[in-house]
Amino acid sequence: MDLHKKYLASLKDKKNSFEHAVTEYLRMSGVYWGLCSMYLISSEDLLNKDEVVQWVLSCQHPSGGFGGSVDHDAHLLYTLSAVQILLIFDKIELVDKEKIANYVAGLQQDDGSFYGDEWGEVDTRFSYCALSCLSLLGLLDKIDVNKAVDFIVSCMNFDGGFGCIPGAESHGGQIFCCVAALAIADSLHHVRADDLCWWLCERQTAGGGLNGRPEKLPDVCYSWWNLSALVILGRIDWIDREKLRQFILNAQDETEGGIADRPGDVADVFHTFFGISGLSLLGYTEEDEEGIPGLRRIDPVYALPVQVLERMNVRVWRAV
Ligand code: GRG
Repeated sequence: MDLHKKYLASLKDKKNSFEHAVTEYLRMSGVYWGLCSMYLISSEDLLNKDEVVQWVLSCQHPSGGFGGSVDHDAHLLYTLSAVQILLIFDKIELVDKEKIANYVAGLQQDDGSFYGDEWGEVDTRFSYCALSCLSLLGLLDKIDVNKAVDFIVSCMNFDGGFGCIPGAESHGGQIFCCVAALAIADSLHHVRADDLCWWLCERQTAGGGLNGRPEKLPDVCYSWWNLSALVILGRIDWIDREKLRQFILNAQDETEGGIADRPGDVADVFHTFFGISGLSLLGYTEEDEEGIPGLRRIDPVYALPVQVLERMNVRVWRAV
């Protein structure tokens, strides 16, 4: 835990690195991954709250949407991350919620799908971002939820999984988006849970890690994408939890902290967040015998700490 804290703290000092420069376009999500990781290990004070909040506000456009960095175009992906950061810091009252919600609602199309931004790409990731964002703002009634559900259901495949658009291959990442969005819309009855969870548990590889689709390499991030869907659908025990835990732990950097996509690779903040979140979903939330505190709990639908949702009186997910 201390090493991960050290790793996450060190990210702030890498502003002149190559990695920092080439990830500028997704900085808003990067800050959410880092801050949420810190929160789960009870170290959110590693970030300067006022500084980060001011930076988030400076990424908002007159349209209400947020860009990935200052002067970057607004996009649903970064609008959700911005809302999540403000909620974790308990600073959502600093923004005009209606304005954000109008931006999100303006991206819904006649078939219920969502554009990610003004340029018109459609993807079930954006359906999730829209539903999650509006639900967290308490403004889900701004969109046609029934149509949003219809579009997501039209992306369901013969194997029970979901893809990014109708007819596209099932993928662990899109499955999280679709199952969590349906949970927010109270529409999980559309999911063929046994078929889908069978497909999901078949994603566990011999080394314990999960992959995102057949024949692909395991990756720590699917310990979030796939596992959250299994948790939402109440079937986490369909995989070997101990082997998955070991896979995530083996992907840790034992000297510098942080978690990589798989054992032996270089750690990054994306995999650190999804590794820690996966361990939290697996239930490593209790103090151990040496008195080391466990991880804080994360909600499988909103990908936010349970404590943050409880503070906001948002319904926290309980397995069906
Ligand atoms: C708030 C947690 C949260 C998410 C917001 C951005 C988003 C909504 C969801 C992304 C879902 C997604 C598609 C995740 C997959 C990311 C990933 C590792 C893609 C890699 O795809 P490939 O084809 O990798 O390169 P594989 O593993 O298939 O080889």
